[in-house]
Amino acid sequence: MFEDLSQRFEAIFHKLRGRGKLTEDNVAEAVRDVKRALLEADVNFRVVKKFTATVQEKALGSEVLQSVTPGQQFVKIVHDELAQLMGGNARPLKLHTNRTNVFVLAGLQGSGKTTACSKLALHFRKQGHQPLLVAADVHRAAAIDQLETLGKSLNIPVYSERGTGAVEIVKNALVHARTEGSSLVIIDTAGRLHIDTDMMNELKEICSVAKPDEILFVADAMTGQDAVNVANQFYQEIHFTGSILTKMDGDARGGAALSILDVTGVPLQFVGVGEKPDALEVFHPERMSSRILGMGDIVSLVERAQETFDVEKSRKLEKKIRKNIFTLQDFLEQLRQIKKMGPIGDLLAMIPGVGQAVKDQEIDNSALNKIEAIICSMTNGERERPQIIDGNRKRRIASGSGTTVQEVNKLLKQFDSMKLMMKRMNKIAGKRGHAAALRSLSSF
Ligand SMILES: Nc1nc2c(ncn2[C@@H]2O[C@H](COP(=O)(O)OP(=O)(O)O)[C@@H](O)[C@H]2O)c(=O)[nH]1
Ligand SMILES: [Mg+2]
Repeated sequence: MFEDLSQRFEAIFHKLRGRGKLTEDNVAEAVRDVKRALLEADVNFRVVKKFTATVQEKALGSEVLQSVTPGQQFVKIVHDELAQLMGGNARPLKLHTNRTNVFVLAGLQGSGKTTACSKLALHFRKQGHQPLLVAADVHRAAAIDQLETLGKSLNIPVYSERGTGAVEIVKNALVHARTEGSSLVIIDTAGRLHIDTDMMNELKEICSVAKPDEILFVADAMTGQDAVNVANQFYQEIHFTGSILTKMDGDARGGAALSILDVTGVPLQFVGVGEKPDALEVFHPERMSSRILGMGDIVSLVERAQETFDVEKSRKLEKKIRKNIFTLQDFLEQLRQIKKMGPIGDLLAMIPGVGQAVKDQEIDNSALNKIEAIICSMTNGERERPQIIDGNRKRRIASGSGTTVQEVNKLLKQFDSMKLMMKRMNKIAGKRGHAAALRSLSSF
């Protein structure tokens, strides 16, 4: 699902990651790339236009956090907008517990309605409901057989009649549901290859009789842009309340998913990801957005950084860096800030691109722990003025921290070169350099 789009975004973010700062130029370039990626993924061009305009505006107006790179900030903006585009905080369907729920499924022929009916029945039965499937597609005899077969294989009751009109069947089915104590009635309806008036009229009649809690529009993701047009027409006729996008397991580029909501204003509730009855996923805009952007979860990373990064402390630190009086004690505090953000493996996995690389690898905090232990074994004087640490002191620190003299040496050397780098940055870049120095510190 959305693999192509994921790859495109990955490349865009990779480009930005190397930049020190978001500028009008590199934002404009990234936004252009985003636009291209979305269009190629089959997202409706009006939707793309609106989307990229918002992203651009937010990227240029945003306060870039000191603790995260601007590239990540951009990713977060794209992520939030993408989630918004796909339904924002739309909640998954909830059923009433005190009465029978009624769903009507509608859509073109072959879109996956009948399959989706059985998937939904299975999905809600797992949550303790007693579903009843209703075969109201009377225009093809095989349609009734299909639903009956599916019902039988899942052990879910199917209401059907042969030789009766669809509306009549629905009326009878509702009575049947009441006597059987079904808690969820799922009505399968007839589709056509193209929208026609007869189909719409029958559908409208079914809806007026069934008074459904949800009218779910079923769209085939493989039809791309067309799915959006069809959705729009259906919406004007029957005002469906949610949609199901099927065949997302195929090589559909998925743009339809990103557009249906925007065009109709109706949330996407479920995604079909296979022919089997359990191949149904509840659609979460937020999570889908993370998945598309190929980021474990950059949003929580930024949020966690926001939570734990002490602004006051970082301001003091910046002053020290500027005056070049940054000590091992400051370094230790910085290290602890980073550690507070969570296990280092988690952090890495949240960074786009890194996620895949470290997925199955064990990454622990031992490197950070070692550095912390070494600094903790130093006296305050040593932390302030590491140049006094001679051979004797090194041996003491090593044994105190359970490390070796080599490891103490390595840390001192790294610290030296870090200070040297900060000094250079101070000289070269003036104010801009401090932010860069802070960042390089975080990646030490
Ligand atoms: N790969 C895949 N195939 C699906 C999915 N949903 C439905 N199908 C297939 O699409 C075809 C049409 O489905 P059907 O439910 O009969 O569509 P209907 O005419 O709208 O009732 C069938 O061959 C289904 O097995 C899906 O999510 N993934
Ligand atoms: Mg069907």
